[in-house]
Amino acid sequence: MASKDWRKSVVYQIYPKSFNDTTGSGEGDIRGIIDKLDYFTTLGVDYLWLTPVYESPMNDNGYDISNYYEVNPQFGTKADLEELLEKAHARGLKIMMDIVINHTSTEHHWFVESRKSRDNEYRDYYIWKDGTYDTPPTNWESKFGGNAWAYDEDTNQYYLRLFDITQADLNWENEDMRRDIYEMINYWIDFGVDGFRFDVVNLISKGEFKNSEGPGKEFYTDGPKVHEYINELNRNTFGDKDIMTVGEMSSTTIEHCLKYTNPERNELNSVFNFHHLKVDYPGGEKWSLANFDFLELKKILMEWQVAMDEGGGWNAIFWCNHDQPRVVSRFGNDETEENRLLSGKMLAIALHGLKGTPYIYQGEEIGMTNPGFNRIDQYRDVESLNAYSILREEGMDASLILDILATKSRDNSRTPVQWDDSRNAGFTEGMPWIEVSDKYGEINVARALEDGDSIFYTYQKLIELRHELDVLTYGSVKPHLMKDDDLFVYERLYEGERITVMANFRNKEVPYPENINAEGEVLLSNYADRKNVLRPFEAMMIYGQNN
Ligand code: TEU
Repeated sequence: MASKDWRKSVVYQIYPKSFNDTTGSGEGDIRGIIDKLDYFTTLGVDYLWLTPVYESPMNDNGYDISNYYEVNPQFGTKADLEELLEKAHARGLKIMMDIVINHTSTEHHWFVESRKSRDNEYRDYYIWKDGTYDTPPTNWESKFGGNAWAYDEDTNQYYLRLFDITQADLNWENEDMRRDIYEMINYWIDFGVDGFRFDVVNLISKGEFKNSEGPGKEFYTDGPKVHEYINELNRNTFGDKDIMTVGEMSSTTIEHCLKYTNPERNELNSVFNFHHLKVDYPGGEKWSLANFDFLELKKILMEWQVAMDEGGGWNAIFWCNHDQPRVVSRFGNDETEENRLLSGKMLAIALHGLKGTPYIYQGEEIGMTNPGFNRIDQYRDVESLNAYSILREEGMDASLILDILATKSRDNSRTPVQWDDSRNAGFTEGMPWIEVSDKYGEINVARALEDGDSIFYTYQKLIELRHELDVLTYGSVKPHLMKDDDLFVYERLYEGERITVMANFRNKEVPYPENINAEGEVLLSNYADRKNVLRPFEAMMIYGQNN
């Protein structure tokens, strides 16, 4: 039997630390995922993407890998991972691993060696440059704040670290390093995994090391040899295998993403980009309070949809991940239970009609909200804690910073999955590593499963439709009403079939749009009936003919 077209797949993202704890440690683990496999079968997803579970000091929750070949004991053992794969496969579920190859932890043995002396055999696995004691090699900024170079006293040089000071950037110019990376990826292929998500993989090729007018992104984003390296990675590892790949692309362009995903170029299957999730960063500034710009959101989403479709590329489509606040609190409305349910379903319908591979982040399918933290000691994320101290130093009022973090912090999505209304939302018997949202009595999986009208069943239905309807997978994308302040409307067209998606993003009634072909069968909606207006957050997906 030919394997199903990967393009019809839906992926569920698991952040293991916050998923399900079976030991009472307060942190989730692999056995906790095994225990919930039936839940994924009920939801209907195809792939589970696990964020990094390798050995790591966990300064960036696993994106700082100290050993690519070992499982972090906090998550369990290799045997647990093997069992997860076996049991997932037995249910027809596939497993996608997260691979971080732009940097490693400074505790990785390559770096431990590398920093010993300038002539160490691993020296060149990382990017070391001269500076002076108080002047780093360039003025580039780390994505987590501060200068991007860390000074190392012992060898009197700086190493590049685009993220945390304990995440040293690998030197992709070094062939031995690349060979070791490919060997590691092949190890996981042999282990039996079915896919990879490559962390910030468009940053691996650094160009010139020069000062910048800005934070320095232009020197390493989609850098000069990035396509060459990714093609080489493909040919040496997953290229000829049934492995689904997605690259996380930081501040990228459509032009590059067409190249990354054009099947003829043998690079990757699909890409994440984040432009549509910066529509509440006024002037590009994340650490500020702002409503989202709806017209900009539509414009960016649709530009990418149309261009990637026409150019033969492939998007990953998503609202949420472990770095983003909860979408229902962000682009929806969580002020009342009714609005949360309506807007949660609306956002699901609006996204899952698009072309690409849909991703669901744990808890999104039950409409989990931002937890509303209001004290700095509730935060755990390195980026959030850095931002707090930098903004304080710059003189910003502490209460304003806390308000900003409450809408922007990555910890908004990292609070434990709310399984039921028992203590700690059923996540742990111990002390959770980060507070459980106090909304768990109302918002939890057990309740969502019991209520046939919950957000969960909207996601379940959308996944089913994705599997059934070719038009959702292959159909071209036709945007409508791009200047409309309230409605998000588009069609998908494929061989005589049509899907029309209409979504009202506002908490008010708006007139039913004119000149939109909405004939046909309503496949799914968040209201029980249809009216001649679109009610608050009303959304529907309609199936008809394309004529
Ligand atoms: O994130 C990549 C990235 O660019 C982040 O800086 C993102 O823009 C930021 O988190 C938004 O505030 C990936 C991982 O998803 C993230 O968790 C890691 O911290 C990062 O890479 C470093 O590995």
